[in-house]
Amino acid sequence: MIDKDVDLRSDTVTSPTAEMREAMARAMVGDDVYGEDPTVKQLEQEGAACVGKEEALFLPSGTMGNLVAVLSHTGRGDAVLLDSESHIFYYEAGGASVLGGVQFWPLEGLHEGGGAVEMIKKGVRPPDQHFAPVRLLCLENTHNRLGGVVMPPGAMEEVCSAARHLGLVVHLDGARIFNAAAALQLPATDFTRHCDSVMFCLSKGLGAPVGSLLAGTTSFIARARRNRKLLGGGMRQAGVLAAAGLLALEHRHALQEDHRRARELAREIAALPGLDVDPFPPPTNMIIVHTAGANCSPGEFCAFLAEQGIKAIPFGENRVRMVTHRDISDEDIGRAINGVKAWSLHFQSQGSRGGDRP
Ligand code: TLP
Repeated sequence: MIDKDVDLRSDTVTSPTAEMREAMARAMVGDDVYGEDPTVKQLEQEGAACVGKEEALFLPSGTMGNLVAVLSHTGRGDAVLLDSESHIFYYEAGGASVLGGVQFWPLEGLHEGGGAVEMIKKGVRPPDQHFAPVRLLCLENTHNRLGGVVMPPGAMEEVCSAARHLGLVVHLDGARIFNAAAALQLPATDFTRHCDSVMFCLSKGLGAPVGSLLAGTTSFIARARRNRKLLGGGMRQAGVLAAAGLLALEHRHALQEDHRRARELAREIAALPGLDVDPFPPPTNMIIVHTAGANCSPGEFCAFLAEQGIKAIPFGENRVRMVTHRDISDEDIGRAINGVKAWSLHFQSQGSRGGDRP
């Protein structure tokens, strides 16, 4: 029998568990646009409670959740401050600019090094006819492109209170907020209480096939519900999806296992010549492998691993990302370690050829 690939490209690749599939089949449903789906309502209530907000809204994706949040906090012509490496700015197709007419104002290094408050103060320029008024600050925790790093609650509080002082509202892209909570062994509410809204994903490490929740005050969620409809995201008998989401929420307490596996794999990779892992140890479930020292492109590295049945993803210049998740077992980590070691042996035997490359 051929083993299934060990898929470390993302924590989005999980398949629904047998328990989820059963719950989906049994789910009580109704038309959620009429507010009549009891399973969606239950998920929204439980989800809001998990992040300490009044209400929550079920959406098909994290991208739509962030977009709805930005549309619901801003008007056309407003500016939004956010990290230049944030998912909303980097990966979401400029949705809020295209559909909401907002100007993104990216701040370089917002999530690094503690200079965030100063950056935000500079970003909010004085009222002037030349400037788009800044209304919103978006944060991301854990931070994807930085390698799953956690912004601790103290830093969030400092940044959020500075933003509030300047008249901004704060949205948190908390796609992986429960990874942050698991890493520091704190309740998620410690991270979310200073933010006006938070989006989190059920379909990443938590393992649901589809879905995200956007949470905030009752009046914010009323605006968000309308914007979700505007975008075509009002779903009908969505209880079949929410049923899996409810089970996914329970899994938030088990994420430390993914983090332990990420550390284990990272330790082995970092010990190999030519490869670096940064941040090290990985703070949550993401491992960023730097291949520059090996004179091997991320694409070549991933192609070699793919031949060993290990899937990883090129992640920018000289970087490869590997992500642990619900469908990755200890045995899979062992296979990934063997795959990387095989690459190392191969690389060493090809060392002189590698050195010849431009
Ligand atoms: N991230 C995906 C890719 O889009 C890069 C991944 O594989 O990591 N916020 C953050 C921080 C995310 O990492 C993602 C997905 C989203 C939002 C969007 O969620 P979806 O994929 O549900 O639209």
